[in-house]
Amino acid sequence: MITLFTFGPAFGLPDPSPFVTKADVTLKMAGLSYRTDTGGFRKAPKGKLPYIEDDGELIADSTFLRWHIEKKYKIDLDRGLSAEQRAIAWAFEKMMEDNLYWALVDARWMDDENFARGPSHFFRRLPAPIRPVMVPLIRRKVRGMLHAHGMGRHARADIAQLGTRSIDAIADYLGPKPFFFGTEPTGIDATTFAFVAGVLCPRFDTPLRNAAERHDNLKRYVDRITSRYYPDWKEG
Ligand SMILES: N[C@@H](CCC(=O)N[C@@H](CS)C(=O)NCC(=O)O)C(=O)O
Repeated sequence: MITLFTFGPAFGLPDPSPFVTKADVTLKMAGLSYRTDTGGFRKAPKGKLPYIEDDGELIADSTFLRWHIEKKYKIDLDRGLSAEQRAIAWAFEKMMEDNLYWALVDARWMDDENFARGPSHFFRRLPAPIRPVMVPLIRRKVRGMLHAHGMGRHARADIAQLGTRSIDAIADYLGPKPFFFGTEPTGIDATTFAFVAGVLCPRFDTPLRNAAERHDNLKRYVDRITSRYYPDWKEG
């Protein structure tokens, strides 16, 4: 049995991390049975979630875990796609993961109101006396990660502009299609769903959300994938 290590549902999303949501949908798409465990962060091989344990083997990172299951269980989540479509999928995926992600982190973690509505809740279980010390420390660490990536060096408005460009590109490529490449979901839909749902999350008031809300096809896309992979999902 595969175990997927997650943060657990939050903010009305399957997981606050788009990478964990991507991994979750990837496993659902693959039709594999698995369980989730929210207690694995401390033992994460790369210090991040998601990772899986499969027959005693640990595989960290949403891309490597996809490749692992495709190889081990002989599944091709891009079945039927041309080499050109696979290349497009890879480019969009990495645009979301390595660029849009950091605009999302900035919006959730660096804006005081969004931080209070969202990430601050992660620390509710910390003992009250150390919370005022730990929370700013962790937030400073995230600021450092944003700076190291480069996104954090831009002005707020410029970050919003970069994120909006990615959201518009996703919406324009999706167009009227039900899924990224047509009538059936493929691997890239796990990533696209995770990021678009994260961006549209009503808990946060962000320029990225405003950008995504201008595209009806993105809202319908999230609803379509939610009802397919999370049929019992209830907002909350
Ligand atoms: N490349 C990784 C990225 C995973 C990632 O960034 N996970 C974040 C949550 S969104 C995390 O666990 N961060 C914890 C930390 O950096 O301390 C993947 O695709 O799985």
